[in-house]
Amino acid sequence: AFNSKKTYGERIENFTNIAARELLTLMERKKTNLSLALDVNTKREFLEIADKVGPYICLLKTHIDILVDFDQDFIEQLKKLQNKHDFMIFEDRKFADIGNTVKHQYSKGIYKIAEWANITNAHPLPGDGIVSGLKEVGLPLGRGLLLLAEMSSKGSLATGAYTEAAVEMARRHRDFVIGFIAGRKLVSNENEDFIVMSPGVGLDSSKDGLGQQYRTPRNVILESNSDIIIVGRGIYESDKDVIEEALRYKNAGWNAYLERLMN
Ligand code: S5P
Repeated sequence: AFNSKKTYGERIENFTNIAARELLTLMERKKTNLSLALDVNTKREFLEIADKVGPYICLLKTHIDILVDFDQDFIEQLKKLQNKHDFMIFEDRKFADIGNTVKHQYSKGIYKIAEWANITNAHPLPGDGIVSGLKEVGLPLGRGLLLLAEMSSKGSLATGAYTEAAVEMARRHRDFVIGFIAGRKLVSNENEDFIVMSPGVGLDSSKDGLGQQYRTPRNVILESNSDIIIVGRGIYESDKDVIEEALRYKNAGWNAYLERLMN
């Protein structure tokens, strides 16, 4: 069967990458394809929400550089929550420089992303060197990379031939590139598999004031055959309880997946 018709568990064998295998295993175990994009600015807010929503997500997506009070203690606390709630960590760093530079940005500086993020992402814009540079650091640590093949924002230039080239680049680095940030499944070949994660998911609004465009979990998972919904403000900025909102997205995402398997 095509990979969109296979369960997350059945797809584990399609990957050699440790992070990809661990993620699919975790999704099957926790029955969730929800990733929380926790874009808040203080340690306290971040850790409080992550502790509440942790049980319902497979992946916690960070923008580590937006924390105003980042310190090493934050990483310790984050790792504790990761163990407590059994989720993986995706630093949404969107690397976009030459191989040598991204190698330093990934492993050094104050954030030392490679030490704690299971998954990170990169723009394919600079060419294969960006993947090779990140791979030198990440692969020995069991990390995985996503390429930004499409973006959810209005007017995105990542379309058509650019998106195709991103897929080709991923194919040349199957050991390290585990999938894409995209709005839909990009490869429909049962012999190759990539994990697709889609941002721009919301149940209550269709856009923000800065170009973001939202689609529903059902649209993304069932109609576009994506694998993971990335939800930010829909969960943590709601007037309702964050746990209630997380559950609402978790159920919407998982039900759309079950429906896809049955269709
Ligand atoms: O194309 C993209 C790629 C990403 S990774 N569009 C996005 O919105 N993102 C990220 O997803 C973005 O940086 C943010 O962290 C999250 C969407 O957040 P929301 O609050 O709009 O759900």
